[in-house]
Amino acid sequence: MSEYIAAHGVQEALAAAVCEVLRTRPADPILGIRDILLAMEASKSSAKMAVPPEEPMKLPPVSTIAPVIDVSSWLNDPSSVEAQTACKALAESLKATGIALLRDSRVSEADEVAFLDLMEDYFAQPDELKMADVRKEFHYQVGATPSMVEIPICKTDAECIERIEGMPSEHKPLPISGPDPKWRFFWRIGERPKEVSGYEDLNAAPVHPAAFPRWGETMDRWGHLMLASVSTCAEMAAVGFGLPSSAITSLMEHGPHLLAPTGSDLGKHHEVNTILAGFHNDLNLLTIHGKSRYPGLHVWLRDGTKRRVAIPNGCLLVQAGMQMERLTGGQVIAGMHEVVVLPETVEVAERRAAAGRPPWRISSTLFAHVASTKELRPLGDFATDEALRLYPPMTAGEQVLSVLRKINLADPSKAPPSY
Ligand SMILES: O=C(O)CCC(=O)C(=O)O
Ligand SMILES: [Fe+2]
Repeated sequence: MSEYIAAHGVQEALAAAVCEVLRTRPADPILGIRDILLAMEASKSSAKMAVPPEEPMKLPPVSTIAPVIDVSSWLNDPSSVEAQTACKALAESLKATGIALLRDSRVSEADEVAFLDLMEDYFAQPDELKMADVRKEFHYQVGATPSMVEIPICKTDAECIERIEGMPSEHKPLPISGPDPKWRFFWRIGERPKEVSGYEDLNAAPVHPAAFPRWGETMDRWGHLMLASVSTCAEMAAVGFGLPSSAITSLMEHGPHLLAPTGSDLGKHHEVNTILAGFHNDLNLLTIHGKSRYPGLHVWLRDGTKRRVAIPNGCLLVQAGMQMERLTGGQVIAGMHEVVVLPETVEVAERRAAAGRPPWRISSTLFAHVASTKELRPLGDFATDEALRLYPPMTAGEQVLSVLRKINLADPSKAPPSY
């Protein structure tokens, strides 16, 4: 900040920040001004810096570009000016960056701690025990996915490969060599559909790991908090887009929402620059993350710049997925991201191991989905001829299965002829 002020003078820096804050964050002006000044400093220094890809920690954090949206005004009184302004700021953030940072006082840190501890203990079990929880026949969409199964979409997708080739070197992801070393556990949050849908594979019965009698309670508690937060985000985004507040959440009812922690064994994968999850975007509607104990997640903004994720305390990170891109006809782009081992990731692993905890990096991730039988088509004013050409309507179930086939989770040989 001092660098910016030195270059431009206090008055110019403050005037620019105040204008921006009054436009986007009238509810929280002081924090807003701080964020804007930090963002100005970050964009100035990142323009000067040629960051080699092997030094990712020099990237500015994502909190310098996305405003923090407090959902309390919406929860207290959706019709208030404050709430409506927050909705607009949220929608703008999603359109401009594919990302939103939320502050939601309903989300409790103690519940996240219980969830992260449980998942560390789960993933630290011998592989043979975890293999009992794998449901390959359901495309791994419940239970565990072993390490080295999921292949990042950008390993094979021609469009994505071309996109990477066109990136300046300081924003390129680490080159994907093969499947991801991360494990994963999928735990469904919310009711499964009762009617026969044709998408039973995507809505299968849950898997309870044998050694954890209180599994469901801990997972449900954290999962429902995250789902509530991401549903509020979907309502506010809809309003900010000029749509009815339920335009997106009505599609989410009975959706296969998945609490989806990844687990990466830092005891094994501790070399800096190891890819834990290669460059990809998510196939669902919105992905919400609590704060992981370990750094390593990088996200790309719509303009192609790379940021490291440092979630401010008490906040949640939301990134748009492919279903949101379809519903908005590309006005919101499904955000790209990767997870890599950074020097700081190794330091955390060493500290956790010294404290007697399993050195596994857990992500606190929930994938919110559109229900499998619902149609994905550009909503409201997003439904231009061009958008409909680029995003032809299809059910969410078809869309999910088609991506699962590309990332080695569903068997491509069982695809219907049109895919
Ligand atoms: O591990 C993380 O932090 C995120 C992993 C991820 O991108 C995913 O699960 O799709
Ligand atoms: Fe992801």
